[in-house]
Parts: sequence; C-alpha cells; structure tokens
Amino acid sequence: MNDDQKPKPKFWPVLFITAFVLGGVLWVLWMTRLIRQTRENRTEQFFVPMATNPPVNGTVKPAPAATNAPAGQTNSFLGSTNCMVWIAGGTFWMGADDGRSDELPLHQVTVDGFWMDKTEISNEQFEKFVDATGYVTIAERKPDAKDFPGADPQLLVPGSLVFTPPPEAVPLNDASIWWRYVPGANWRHPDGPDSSLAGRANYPVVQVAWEDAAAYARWAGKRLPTEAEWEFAARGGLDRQKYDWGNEQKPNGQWRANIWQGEFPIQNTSEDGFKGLAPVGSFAPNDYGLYDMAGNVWEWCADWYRPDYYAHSPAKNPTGPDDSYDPDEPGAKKRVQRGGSYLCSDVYCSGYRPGARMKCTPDTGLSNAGFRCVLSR
Ligand SMILES: [Ca+2]
Repeated sequence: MNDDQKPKPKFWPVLFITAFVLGGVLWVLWMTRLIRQTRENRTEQFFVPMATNPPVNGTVKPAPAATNAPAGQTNSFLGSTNCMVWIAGGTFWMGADDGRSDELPLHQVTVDGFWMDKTEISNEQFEKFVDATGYVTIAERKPDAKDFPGADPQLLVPGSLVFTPPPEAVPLNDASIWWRYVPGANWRHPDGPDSSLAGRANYPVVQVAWEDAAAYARWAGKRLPTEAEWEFAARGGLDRQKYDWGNEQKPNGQWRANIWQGEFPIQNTSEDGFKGLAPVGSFAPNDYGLYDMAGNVWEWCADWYRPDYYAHSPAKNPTGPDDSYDPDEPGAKKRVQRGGSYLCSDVYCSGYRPGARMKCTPDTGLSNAGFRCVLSR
C-alpha cells in the first residue's frame, strides 16, 4: 500500500465538534451577560424616583434595610425608599423668634440623615395598609365609656372631628366653634357618612389619629419623624427663613402652599386654587424635594408636646420630652403636629411656617390632619 492509498485523517468531524462546543460556550457567556444587564436595568428603574429628586449634596444613598419590621409581616414594599427622598443630616436653627412663645428659644440642633416620604400619605397608600392588615382606625371604633366618664352612652359612637364653618364671623379664640364631632366620620368618610373618597385616591389621608399613623409606619417598616427631623426637612436648607421657600410669603405673586385666604373661618376665597384639601404634590416642592411641608394637612410627629421643651432640648437628634404638658389643656397628653393645613390663615394660626408647632391628643382624628413617614439607614 503506498501513501496515496492510506486513509486520510478525517478533520471535518473534529472541526464540527470543536465549533459546536465553542458556539455553546459563547452562547452561555452571552446569555449570562444578558441576564446581568437585565437585572442591572431593573435595579436602576427601581431607584428612578430617588434619582429624579436629587438628594441633598447630590448623594444618592442605597436603599436601607428595614430595621423595625414586625415579625411575620408580608409587605412587598416593606422598608422601600421608593417615593422617599434622602435628607442628609446637618445642623440648623430650630424654632422661630417671630411666632408663638413655644417656638422659643431659637436653638441649634443637629440631626442625622434620614429618608422622608416626598408627599403626605395618600388615601390610596393608606387603603393598601388597611386592605393588607384589616386595621381599624380609632375613629371607626366605638369610644370606650371608661375613657369618657360621665358621658351619655348614646353619644359614645364612632366618629371624628370635622371642620364645619360657621355661617357668620366668630371670635377666633374658641376652635370648638368650627369643629364638630360627626358620627360616622372617618378616613373613608372624612367629612361625615355622606362623604367618600371617590376621585380622591391621591388626596392626603385624614381622620387618622397618632396611633393610626404609627401603625401604618410600623407596617411600612418606617416610623414617624421626630419634630426636629420634620423641621429640618421642611426648611430645605434655608437658614432661619420665615417660610419653607424663603422670607417672602408670595414670591412672584404666587401662593406656595394650600392655606386659607379670606376671612377665617367663614370664607375661603381659594386664591391658591383650593378651597379644601388638595391632591398631594399640587404645589412646588421645597429645596429638598419635599411637597406640602407647608399647608394642606397637619402632619403627626413622634414627639410628645411641651411648650418649654426647646429650653433644655438636646443639641443632637432630640426625640422630644418624656412626658407631655399643654397649659391650654393641662389634663391632656398631646403629640406634636407640624406644617399647618388648608385651614391656616395669617389672622389665625400661621401654622404653615416651618417653625410653627401644634399639639393634639394622640387619639384624635381631624379632617385636616394626616402624616408622612421617615426611615433611618
Ligand atoms: Ca402638610
């Protein structure tokens, strides 16, 4: 047998198998890269709401883990910073020297950074909480007779306080004239049983007591802000200014918050565009990207209220006094509310100034009071 007759080595099958294996490896590598890119894109999309509202100092922090989640909780957005804005900590002058006596003394306070809801909690958000947990707000519960000694049992029915404008001018030293306890008023029926949330999904939830707001915050893996955190955030970095947006009440002739214009409490001329509540985020945000920190609804804070707290408040991360005292109502323990509401008039409370303080018993719901949450890292 000569060389021409020897069988030639068969290279084609080897080449084919090699090409097939190489192709497979390349396909696996390509798929791996594709999956990684898809995951990264999803992560970026999740953080879009934060990125579109530049945090203080331009720093975007990663989402923190929830630290106070109740055991066994099933909540898809537990501890999520979606719809929140990062407020970098800092030092500021807390209080005001052109307001009420409980805003004094003006004093320097330092707070650590925290996340804060960009808007007041809406009816839609609160409904998710109620649907998930079956929570019943205080206004929906029958008042306990032992909490109201001497009260007519027939009057102990579920309900809440509703702003009811009187027909004519009244003295402004008695708020009971324009507040009425309405049976059947609650967060689903904020002005009484005949009112509803139809078309109001993005309005701030109201008729929520402090306890209700705290329950929502726990469910969401968050908490209510301290009074110092709230004021620091409301000021938006503007040092010792009268309003959240500066010292001018109506820059360029434009109202910057949903408050009361006209003769309080009988006529709101709605010069700012709203006679009652406004959908959350209807006015421009402050310099920290927070909406409605002035006006619309009062917002619950975590702290107990005392008018003299600023005289001995700690300089770093104050959390309020250990107890509550209100000389206007010595027997009632009260929590702090901040930010004012659509009922704030310059001739009455001017409560929409960032330094202004309000107080309310923690079991009380009002048709002009809601809340927002914060989250520490
Ligand atoms: Ca508000």
